[in-house]
Amino acid sequence: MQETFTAPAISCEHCKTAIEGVLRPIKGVETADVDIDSKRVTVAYDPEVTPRETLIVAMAAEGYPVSA
Ligand SMILES: [Cu+2]
Repeated sequence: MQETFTAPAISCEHCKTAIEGVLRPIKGVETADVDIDSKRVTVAYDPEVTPRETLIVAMAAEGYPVSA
């Protein structure tokens, strides 16, 4: 499935690289792409392998909490 999260802390290319670098290696994640301008993270993943919560926790741990 594909899901889009908004992380207000995203501000630059470094943020994009950091978040994509954290999400892409997670088992079950197919693609992860950050759009800096909209502060959105679009993730394609298999929720049966990796629950949504795991993605959110991983982003928060990296310093990018997702807004509700
Ligand atoms: Cu940044």
